[in-house]
Formats: sequence, structure tokens, C-alpha cells
Amino acid sequence: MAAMQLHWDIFCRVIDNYGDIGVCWRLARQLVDEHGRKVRLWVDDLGSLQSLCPSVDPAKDIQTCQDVEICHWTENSAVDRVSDVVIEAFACELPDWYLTAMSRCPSKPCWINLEYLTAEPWADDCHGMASPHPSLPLVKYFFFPGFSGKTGGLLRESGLFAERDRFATEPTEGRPLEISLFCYDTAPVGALLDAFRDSVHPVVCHVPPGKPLAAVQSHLGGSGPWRHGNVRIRPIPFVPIDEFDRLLWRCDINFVRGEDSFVRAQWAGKPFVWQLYSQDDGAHLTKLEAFLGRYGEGLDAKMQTAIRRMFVAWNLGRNIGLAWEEFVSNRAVIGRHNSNWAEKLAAKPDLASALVNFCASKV
Ligand code: TRH
Repeated sequence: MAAMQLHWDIFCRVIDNYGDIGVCWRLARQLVDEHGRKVRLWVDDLGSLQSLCPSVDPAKDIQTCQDVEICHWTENSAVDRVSDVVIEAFACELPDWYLTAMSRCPSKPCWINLEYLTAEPWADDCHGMASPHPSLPLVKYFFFPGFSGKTGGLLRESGLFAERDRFATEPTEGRPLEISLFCYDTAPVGALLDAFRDSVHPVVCHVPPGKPLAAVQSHLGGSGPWRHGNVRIRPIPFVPIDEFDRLLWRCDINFVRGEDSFVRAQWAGKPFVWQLYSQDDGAHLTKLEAFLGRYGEGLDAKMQTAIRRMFVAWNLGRNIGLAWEEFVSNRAVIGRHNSNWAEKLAAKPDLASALVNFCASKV
């Protein structure tokens, strides 16, 4: 049997937003909790991690939180040992001092580039590809999260569905719809709020700080809370990462973005609307279509259209009012579909387990 690969280093550079560190933090915790690994998480922005995990102290260069060793990654960082597995998250580029140390190890570590999530079919072919370093005796493997069995799967903690189901409450007839609104500032938030305002379905909309709240403020003025026709809009604080799951579980419909909240909304088993991180060349729209193609499987054409119209309207900023009415009127069917979708995805290995197995196969 191959050695256990006990020690893991994860390197994460926070470019902007929270997705990169959100994914790395979840992965680190899961490797420790469920796979008994010893994990060091190197992150260049401790403040962002603190938002997700409030017990992190941004002033400390080295600390342990939830059994993960957290190291502040700076230009002056140094390493005393190289781990058995090294994760370079989202092509963040390992520092030269670490690469040099890796190349000097008698038995080379398993070096992984953890990629961004996409439902596009090319991820199936690229998952697991090897890329030898041009000058050092090292090989890097590309590891793609994804929705098909040919990719590395999605991050999902083993007890997640049980915890979610314990938390579930029966919907009360006649109460307003609870909606969470996590989006970028490019989202047509004003048009959505106006659609809520005019809708026959009363809404309570929970808005986290940052880009979502700024977009609401720029449409309605002031600092809230607001009443806008048939919707009440409430600013909420940025909550720790596990509480964020509970927000998604509690709400009837979740607007999510990027990568990690998008995955968590799928695990919530509730209707959701996804905004992608916009790319100048429109690549995000190809990514959206690829997801919709997979997600819509098994739904009748009418439901597929309702979901597609809403996702496209939200990402392109067109015809939100009509798309919203159609989406919200079909929320029961869409919710059931999402629940089945989550079960279907959960039948595949989760990303942390797939990664552990993949790395073991490379020894
Ligand atoms: O913050 P994001 O926009 O991150 C994105 C994506 O990772 C994208 O792929 C990348 O290119 C871009 O950043 C730079 O959205 P995402 O991925 O949903 O990450 C948000 C994280 O924040 C997620 O882990 C959930 C967490 N979160 C909380 O913990 N509490 C909160 O209150 C909120 C609103 C979010």
C-alpha cells in the first residue's frame, strides 16, 4: 500500500472576493477532519480568511484554527519542510523558495494545481493531466472540480446533508418568500428589486455587505432596511462560512455567485440563481450554458426554459421582471429538481476524497 501522504500544504492567493480562500479553507478542514491529514494553509490575506472563520487572528504569522495550521504567506516566508502533497490553488504560483525546496526532496511531493470549477466538457479531458516543470525535476497535475464522473467532483463534507436536513423547517403557508442576495455589482439588482416590488409574491430579501449591498444602496438610496412595494430588504452581516450554509438552507431562493456559494446553493437543495464572475471575452456565458445543459437534464422543456431565462436575465441584465415571475411561480418544481440534482451529484465522490485518492495514485 502507498504511504499515507500525511502532510499537505495548500497555497492560496486572495486576488479579490472570497471564493478562492473559501474553497481552500473548506478543503483544508475536510482533509483534517475526514482524512486525518496534517494541513498547512498558506494564505497571503489573513483578513479575508478571518471573515470566513472569525477565530483567525490576522496579526499572527502562524496559528492553528480548527486543527488547520494557518501560515501567513508573505515575500519573507520560509519553509522548514516540504509536504507530501502540495496544492497550488487556482494557479496562484508557488513561491520560488518552495519550488526549490521541492526540487531538492529525494522523493518528490505530489504537486497539484487545483483549478476553477466548470461544467464544460473539456474539463473531463484535462482533469489529471501532467505538466512537467520546464527546468526542475517536478511534475504538476491539473485537478479539475466538476460535475461529471471524469472530473474531481465537488467539495462536500460527509455529514452535510444530514446537518442540512436536521436544520430544515416546514414552510409556513402565506409567509413571504425569504431570499438571499449574494451577487456582483454588475448584477441588475435594481431591476430585480423592482420585479420583487411588483410581484404578487411578497419577499423578504437578505443582503450581505460589500457588492450586493452597494448595488441595493445605489438603487434605493440610504442604508436600509427598505420597504419597496412587495419586498422588504434587510442588510445582514457577513457571516462565518458555516453560518452561510444555514442562511442558504433557511431561504426559499438563493442568489449566489462565483464558485463556492454556487456549489453550496446546490447542496442546499433549494431553487437558486447563479451569477458568474464576468469575463471580458464572454467566456463566462459559455460556462453558464455548459452548466445549464447538465443541470436541466431530466426537466421538461417548460421548466428548463424558466430556469434558463432567469439565469440568463440575471447574467445579462435583460428582462428580469418576466423571468422572475416565471421562475418564482415554478419554485416548487425547481426546488424538487434541485434536491434531486444534489442527490445525484452526491452519489459521486466528493472532491477531498477524490484528491486524496488521486494523489495516492501518483506516489
Ligand atoms: O467571492 P466570490 O465572488 O469568489 C469568486 C469565485 O471564486 C470566482 O471563481 C473567482 O474567480 C473570483 O472570486 C475571483 O464568490 P464565491 O466563490 O461564492 O465565494 C464566496 C465565499 O464567501 C463562499 O465561500 C461563501 C463565503 N461567504 C461567507 O462565508 N459568508 C457570507 O456572509 C457570504 C456572503 C459569503
